[in-house]
Amino acid sequence: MCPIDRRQFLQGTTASALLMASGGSGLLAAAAQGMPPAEATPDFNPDIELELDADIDEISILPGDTTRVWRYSGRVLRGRPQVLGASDGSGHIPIIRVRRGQKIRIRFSNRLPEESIVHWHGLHVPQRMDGHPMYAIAPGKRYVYEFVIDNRAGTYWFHPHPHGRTGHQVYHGLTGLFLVSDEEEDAAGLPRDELDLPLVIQDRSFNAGNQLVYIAAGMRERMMGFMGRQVLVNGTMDYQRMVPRTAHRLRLFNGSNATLYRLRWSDGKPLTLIGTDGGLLERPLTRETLTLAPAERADVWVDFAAHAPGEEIALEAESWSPMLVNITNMQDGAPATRGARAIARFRVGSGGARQTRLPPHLSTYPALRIEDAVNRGKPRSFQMSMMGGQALLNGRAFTRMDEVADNERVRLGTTEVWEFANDASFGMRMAHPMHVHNLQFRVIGRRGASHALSAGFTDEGLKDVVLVLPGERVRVLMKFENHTGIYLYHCHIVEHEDIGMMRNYLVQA
Ligand SMILES: [Cu+2]
Repeated sequence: MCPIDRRQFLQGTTASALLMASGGSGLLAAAAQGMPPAEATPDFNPDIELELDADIDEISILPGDTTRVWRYSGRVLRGRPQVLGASDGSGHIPIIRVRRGQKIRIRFSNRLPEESIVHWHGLHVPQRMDGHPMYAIAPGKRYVYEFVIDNRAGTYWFHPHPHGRTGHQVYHGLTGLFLVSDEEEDAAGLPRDELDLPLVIQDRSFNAGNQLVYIAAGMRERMMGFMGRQVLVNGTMDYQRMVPRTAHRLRLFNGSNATLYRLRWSDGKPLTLIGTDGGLLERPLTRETLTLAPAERADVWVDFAAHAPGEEIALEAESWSPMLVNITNMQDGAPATRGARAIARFRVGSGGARQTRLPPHLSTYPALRIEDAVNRGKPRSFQMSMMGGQALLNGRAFTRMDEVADNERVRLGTTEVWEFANDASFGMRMAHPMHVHNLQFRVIGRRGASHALSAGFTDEGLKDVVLVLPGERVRVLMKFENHTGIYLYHCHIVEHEDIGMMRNYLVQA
């Protein structure tokens, strides 16, 4: 597929401006007229203001030589310094911590040698703030984001979204967490501060000089999705942490490009799931294993008070390819036991156990009722396919920045059922984690396939990514609220997204 050049981009945005002239956003018109939003709006009075740069850096990941990475870093211009932190481990994954209802301004600077733009994954924001590739900015340019944080408490994240280059940029290190808290979460009484641990799971391959190795050029590799030879947690090869003998909240996030993980505790105890992509569940659930597809998050409660001082307990992972092959034994690292490998080890401290209680009630979901769906009996259907070097949705690739098919227009304020169909009777049979921008949906049904990974699915709660196995059809329920404009839906195997398995949908007034 041809990359989209600047001329096509400008043609596209002009067409968008015409398309949306009747009641739509005038922002595209601004883009078409060559006015990137590089300046802050004077009457937007933010609670939090940050500078965020995408830049090239050298960090220490493996023993010996440093590794050249692309990374986000930033500074707090307004707000508490704690708004911007970093993961433990290598410390190169930034974490933005905000409250629901706050107004935030982020001055993004592109210091990379190529175009980029930031997408706030899972956040409900106006079109111009969503990081659509039509807004990608050139090296040296700036893009100012301003929005109100309108999401419930949860583990969201951010990453680049320039068309055709997302895989490359994410892989080289451009990922950050965006954690939202709110009063409902406060009331749940969950572990916080140093007992609230984000764990970013990513796989990477390194050459003999400790440099990252990614896809050379081959289309076949993009079709397969890139899987690294080593699994990192928070940017480190051998993640270990001393933990006090009390309850912890682990925010597990699959930040890999293509690999699916099946997670379990080394001592065989079940995982206690308390949240998914869009925040806390209503009540805790237990699972023997958890399946996390790329971009999915799972909040897990664990009580280390149940362990003796000095005991070690590990989070173990099996790595699965999108073709549903277990690749754990093809990856490097300590020997796998029972098919899984320890990716994060917790050494329980020597102090006395601190009593804590797993809250029986965690949150209340926003109302989203199947009875309200305008297409309840006839879902909007999206067929995934992989053939001829392209990854397609309903036979279409992402070829123009503003293209919207008839089946991709929805009405503001309506509730709909969408069905992601992975029938794959021809072409390559692969699992696809489908992501919808601008909203959180509910998973309301699956049929057609079952696999060892199915038992660990995290379909509960509010979701923005759902894994669809080959042969499977998954139905989701969603409401288009507050914002009109063009948003994306796509496979979150980022190589698939880059080769076309991404489309626009248009929310019309
Ligand atoms: Cu895919």
